[in-house]
Amino acid sequence: MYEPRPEHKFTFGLWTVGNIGRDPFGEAVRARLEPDYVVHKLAELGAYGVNLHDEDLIPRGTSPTERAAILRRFKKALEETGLKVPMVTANLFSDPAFKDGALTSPDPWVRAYALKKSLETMDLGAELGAQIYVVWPGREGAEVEATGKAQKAWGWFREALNFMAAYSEDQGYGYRFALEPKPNEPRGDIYLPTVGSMLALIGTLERPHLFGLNPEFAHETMAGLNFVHAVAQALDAGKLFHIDLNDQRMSRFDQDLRFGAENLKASFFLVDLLEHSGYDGPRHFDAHALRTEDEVGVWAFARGCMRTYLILKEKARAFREDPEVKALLDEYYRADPEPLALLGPYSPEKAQKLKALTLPEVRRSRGYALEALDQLAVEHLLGVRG
Ligand code: GCO
Ligand code: MN
Ligand code: MN
Repeated sequence: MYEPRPEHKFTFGLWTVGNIGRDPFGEAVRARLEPDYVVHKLAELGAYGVNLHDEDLIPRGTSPTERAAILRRFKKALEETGLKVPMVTANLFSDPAFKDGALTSPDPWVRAYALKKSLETMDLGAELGAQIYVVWPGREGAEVEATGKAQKAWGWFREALNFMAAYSEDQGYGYRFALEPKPNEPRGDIYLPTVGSMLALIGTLERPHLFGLNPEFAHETMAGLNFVHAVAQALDAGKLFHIDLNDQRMSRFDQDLRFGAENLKASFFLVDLLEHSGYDGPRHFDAHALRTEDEVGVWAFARGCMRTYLILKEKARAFREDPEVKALLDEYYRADPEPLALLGPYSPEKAQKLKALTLPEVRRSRGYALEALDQLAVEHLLGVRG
């Protein structure tokens, strides 16, 4: 019943299941997995697609002949399995050149190189059929304010995004650009730290319709923000282009935990929101197995992400169909026609009537029954209802 299938649109990055378990204190604990091997394993597990950074597939310094050979092998694996590559992204964080930013480096050589790398990644993605281009400005930030860069960075970032969108149009690639906010790590502070700040930036771009969000569970959670609300706002703006699912404890380093490993209730309401929102893009897991794991643990991790999603989806369906939940929600949203007639678009008559309004005292003393409603959610999650 909870078996992942391609129609569920689950995707993983080559860098996620391929994560070799390095951390700031310890070296790699797992061997690198070949991209074509990852494709076969993900297909076996029932995933829909695999996403990649340019360098996950084509390491820096690869010769054109080698590049062609790698691509041939990778495409063959995609053909054999039917796995898709819905999203690509440029690695703008590993190269030492990017230590003070890539698209917002103070050095125009570095900015130009970061842009060149982005255009080449768009070319690569187009060859693989990708339609979504993620921009994660992980190095676009600072530890030092003395440079005054915080005032200039927006302009450079905007310039680069405008250039990339124009290039995509010029080439007929048809990309939709998904911007991924994160508050910190690897920089002390990253510019554009939240879904809200990315949404505000999009309105200042030349082709705002081509830009949306790639929000990540861990990123809003690190900052102590509510990820469900962030996704709801992106949906409201018509800007949920992609999503990075994982888990995270608040105020910690970037943990990239298996989906549902930590915040089950928030994950439940996230799946509830996504599944009822009409979002039909990939459900991408940007997470990795714990450093304690060998390769067996990696595939257990990947399968776990997808199964938890499907279990929560089923629980969300049962919760929404529970007659007690429905009755509580009917009452919660009950709307008397009298005040409703005073709301909505402005008119001078409505303004007059509003000023004459007296709030019935019962509106102050009413209860909203949220304790009962929340307990029903908990009981569904604990498996004693539905
Ligand atoms: C992180 C980010 C990255 C990006 C990826 C795609 O915290 O490291 O989430 O994993 O999602 O680079 O742009
Ligand atoms: Mn992340
Ligand atoms: Mn991410």
